[in-house]
Amino acid sequence: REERTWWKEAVAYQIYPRSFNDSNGDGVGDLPGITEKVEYLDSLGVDVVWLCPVYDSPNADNGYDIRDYRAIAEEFGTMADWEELVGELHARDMRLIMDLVVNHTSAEHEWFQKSRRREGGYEDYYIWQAGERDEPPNNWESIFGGPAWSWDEERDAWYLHLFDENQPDLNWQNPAVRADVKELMRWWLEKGIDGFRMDAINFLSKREGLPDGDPDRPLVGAEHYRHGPNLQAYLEEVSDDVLSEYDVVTVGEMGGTAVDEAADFLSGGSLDMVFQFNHLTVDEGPNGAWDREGWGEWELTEFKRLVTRCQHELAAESWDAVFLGNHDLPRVVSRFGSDEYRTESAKLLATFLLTLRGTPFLYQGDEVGMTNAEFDSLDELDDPMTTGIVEELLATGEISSYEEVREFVNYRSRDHARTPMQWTSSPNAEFTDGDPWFAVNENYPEVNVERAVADEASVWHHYRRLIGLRQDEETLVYGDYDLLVPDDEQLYAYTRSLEDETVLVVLNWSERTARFETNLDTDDADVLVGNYANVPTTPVGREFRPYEAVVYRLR
Ligand code: TEU
Ligand code: CA
Repeated sequence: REERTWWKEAVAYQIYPRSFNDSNGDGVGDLPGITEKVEYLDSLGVDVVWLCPVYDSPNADNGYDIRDYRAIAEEFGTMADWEELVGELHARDMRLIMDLVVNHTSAEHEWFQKSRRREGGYEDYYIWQAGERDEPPNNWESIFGGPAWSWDEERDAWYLHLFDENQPDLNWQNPAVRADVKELMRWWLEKGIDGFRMDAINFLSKREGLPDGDPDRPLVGAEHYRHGPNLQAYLEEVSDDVLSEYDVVTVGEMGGTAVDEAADFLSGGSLDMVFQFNHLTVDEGPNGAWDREGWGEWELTEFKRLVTRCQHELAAESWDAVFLGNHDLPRVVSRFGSDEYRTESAKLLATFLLTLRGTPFLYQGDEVGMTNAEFDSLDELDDPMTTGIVEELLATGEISSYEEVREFVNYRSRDHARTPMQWTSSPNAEFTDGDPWFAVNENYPEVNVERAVADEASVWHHYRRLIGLRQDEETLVYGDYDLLVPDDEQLYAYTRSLEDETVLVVLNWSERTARFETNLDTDDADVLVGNYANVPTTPVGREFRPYEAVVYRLR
């Protein structure tokens, strides 16, 4: 029997603090605002909260540019506020995972300030290259658009930044950097946190000599720093020297990582789970998430193949995180559901997320079926990735106006996930009493927590039931996953089985009815959860209605 742990049995909820709940009317979500909602989270049934960065930051990338790892950003509150939040969570048997952003720091971090002045001991904290100011050291591109190198006037040298120019990459080859990172991890662990979500963790190790990348690949240079030569060694060091002393969980974010690569980290034990995005490539163009050609269309059969591979090669072998959205992605209902069947499809997505093998991570607002917003001009956007990429296209003349990419941006932008949480139908959805830092989606009078909680048939109650079901049914946590009807273009069906119990999940992922045919013996089934009224107890041979999603127990 496999090892049972709290984090395999948990349901996690991701909070983007800036957009969650503002307690003091300055328009920015904050820690006391989250504490006010702990009871809400408990009533939904979640066990773990993953908090996106709340550290001191000049906010070039909404907190993913950290200036001081041991301080709370002023607009989010104080360390005492943070302690109160952890206390409230722990008092309700919930746990807290903090975001660990150590591929890079803010350019305002004191390490970078010292490094650019070549102060003793800090010279090699970042990836510096001498040279001519009109010729970057290599052709690598930043993930946020433009070259991955910027010239620093003070040091008269180039520095590497895989993300924004205000996010210089730390030099993990330097043992002093690793020692400092381990120390700050220990500092937070000693404060009683329950784990880390490790940001962009697959980018830590850059290939010796920093060679040019293949200019024909989508993200030029990535083959030299994604899963670089020392990555496994660095993660093992962190795990052996620090994490192994605590009962905590790690989730490594690994964008662009293949299934077999992810498997090495999981089976080797240097990470407990990964966020890898293979299944989310299904609606992308051939050149990745920001490919402006060929996006939007996707086939259910392909999606099933991608998910099933992760279920077998990651979740079944070791463990995995299961997710469909986060703060970098479009809203799940808009992306994988249907506007016409918003409620049904949001419930189908909930059913899917909570019945796979692996720890489910739901993103704030998904529990009420929040959708993408509309961004009609460049000024309405905030995310530095979206604006960086659009501005670069304008600068190079590839497009002549925002209008040419408007539709694509409205499909893809990271901003969709960052519109404020919709609490009630009062002004600004009661996210704030002031002016929200970012516009609230105009559908808030219809889509909000207050309405959803009051309505037994809402998406919210569906999430709550499924979370409860997962906590009661060991089979949904530890059971094997087996795909049924792989070639069916409308139905996604699978079983989860443990010892002599089998749970069957049937999802009609389409707007047309679909008949479910299989040779499973299902005559004697119980309906555990469904998103339509009057669900027949025998699934085989029956027509599933549009976006109908049912969980059965077979006997
Ligand atoms: O994201 C890392 C990352 O690779 C993403 O930018 C990814 O490529 C993109 O979102 C795909 O749509 C993490 C954080 O999640 C993100 O918010 C930060 O901006 C980034 O790291 C830098 O810290
Ligand atoms: Ca505030």
